Amino acid sequence: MNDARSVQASPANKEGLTPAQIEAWRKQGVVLVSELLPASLIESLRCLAEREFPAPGSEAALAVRDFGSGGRFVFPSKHAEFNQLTLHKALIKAVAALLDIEPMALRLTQSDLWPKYGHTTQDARDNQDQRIHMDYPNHMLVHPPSWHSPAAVELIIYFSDARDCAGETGFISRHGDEDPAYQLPYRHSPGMGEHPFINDRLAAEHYFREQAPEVAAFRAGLYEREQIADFRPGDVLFYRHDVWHRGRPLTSGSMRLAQNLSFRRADADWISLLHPGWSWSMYHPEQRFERWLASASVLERTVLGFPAPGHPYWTRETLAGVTARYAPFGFDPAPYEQAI
Ligand SMILES: O=C(O)CCC(=O)C(=O)O
Ligand SMILES: [Fe+2]
Repeated sequence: MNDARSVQASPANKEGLTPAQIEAWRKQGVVLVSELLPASLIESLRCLAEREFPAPGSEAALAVRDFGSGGRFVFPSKHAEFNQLTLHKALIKAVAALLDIEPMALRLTQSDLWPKYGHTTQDARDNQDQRIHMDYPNHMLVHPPSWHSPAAVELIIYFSDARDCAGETGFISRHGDEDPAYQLPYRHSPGMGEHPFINDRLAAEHYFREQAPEVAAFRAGLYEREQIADFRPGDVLFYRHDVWHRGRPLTSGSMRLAQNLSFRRADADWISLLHPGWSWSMYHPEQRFERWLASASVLERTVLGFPAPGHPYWTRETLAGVTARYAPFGFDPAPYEQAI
């Protein structure tokens, strides 16, 4: 897109995020990164997702108006590629670097790959042309902590090309501690405090003009500052639950595929799991998730909340129990045994 507000990705390097990318996320709250994840994995997932979701322009696509895959493409998935990308080492390493913590101290709280369609009609619940918002109200039981002590990283992996479908995510970079857009508490948005949840931009801004003109004026200033993420397949937008952003309209008749993920610090248990999670997948007759868990790496397991080696949970007795449960699927107790 040839727009002054448009932001292109900068490439990661062999070690992962560059110091400049880490600094941009910490200061401004947003960074768009390319070349972090294997292109072949992105491409296979794009093909799988195209098969899973309604084709753009179809009758079924017309009914899709909101966020998410409706459980069709959430972690853990029947698609090994999806699980692999969700817990890809490069991704986990990058998130840990942003928060300046060890990868083992992260916990996954969301991984959902979903389609968005370019529609010609729109109503108040529609996510096509979203109001500017922050994501914390549905991820957090509380209000975000101080900017300089972030508890989580949110990210979007794009599988499509903005030149084909538009739908660039819009965001407002934070400019220092005095930035009027980022003074705590954050309450000038639908779904915060007494303001009802409205997804659509026109409907939301109409509500504020009628009910709270000072909030409408504040929000008009946010839209004026909006930058847009001109993504290519494989680009990753790292942002936060306390960053102003929104989904923007797609080209009519097109589809955008993107995956939203969130990782929190292990000690921030006031950040919730955003989808059915692991429990329901452990109610599955094929024991697919148990099989996956048995062969996962220690880091992958830990990021899901499985106790790390050395965790007080581990005793001879608990290790024997866990081994009894997972050994039939190939679980190796050695890393946990050594730390008892
Ligand atoms: O669609 C996008 O680019 C962003 C979506 C979003 O922010 C949301 O659904 O909360
Ligand atoms: Fe959002």
